[in-house]
Amino acid sequence: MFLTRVLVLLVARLAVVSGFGMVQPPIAASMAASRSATRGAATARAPSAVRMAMERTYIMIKPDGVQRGLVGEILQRFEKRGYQLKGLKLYTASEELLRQHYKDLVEKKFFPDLLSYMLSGPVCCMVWEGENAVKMGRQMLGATNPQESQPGTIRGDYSIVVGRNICHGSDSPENAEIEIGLWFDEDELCAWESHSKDWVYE
Ligand code: DAT
Ligand code: MG
Repeated sequence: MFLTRVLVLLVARLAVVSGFGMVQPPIAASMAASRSATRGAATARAPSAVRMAMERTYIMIKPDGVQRGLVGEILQRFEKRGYQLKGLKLYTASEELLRQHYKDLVEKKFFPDLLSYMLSGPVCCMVWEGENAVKMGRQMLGATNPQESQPGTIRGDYSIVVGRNICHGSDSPENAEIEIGLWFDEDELCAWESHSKDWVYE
């Protein structure tokens, strides 16, 4: 009886040492390797040199957009596209700030009307970050004159005349940084990592 128990234990020990039931068969091992390679490929990033730089843009919903209840709609378009919100506030602009923001237009005939329109109520200031955010932001806004804006753009869907064209978007990465500095204090911007980054970018 004792000898039988010793024999059984020895056989069991041998099975463990030889790997029986423990080591994956070659096919299972190669399947696991291929699963892990696939996972690796799904999350692998292209070298940073071939990726476009992350960029910030300043998007502002003008007083007509705020009055007409379009804040949520416009926010949602940028959110759904995959851009990341870095700053957001409702703000009543001063004439001085608007003169700086529109410094290239102060001599234009339409500037007094632009000024009183922009002073007529709060604006919604936003900073959005992502690949090519300045150019894509302008595309999403549509042409300056809403009658030249494509349907599907914000201006093309919600406005008719240039003096009530709902939104502003920076026209270059350099101007975006200047405008962000004009409209936001540094501590009003949030540094945060979006959990969907790996699902927006490859
Ligand atoms: P955008 O807002 O597309 O960058 P812009 O910088 O040339 O266009 O002009 C700023 C704003 O000034 C624009 O959104 C509306 C107003 N504006 C521009 N051109 C105008 C015009 N010809 N008549 C009346 N308002 C005008
Ligand atoms: Mg402009």
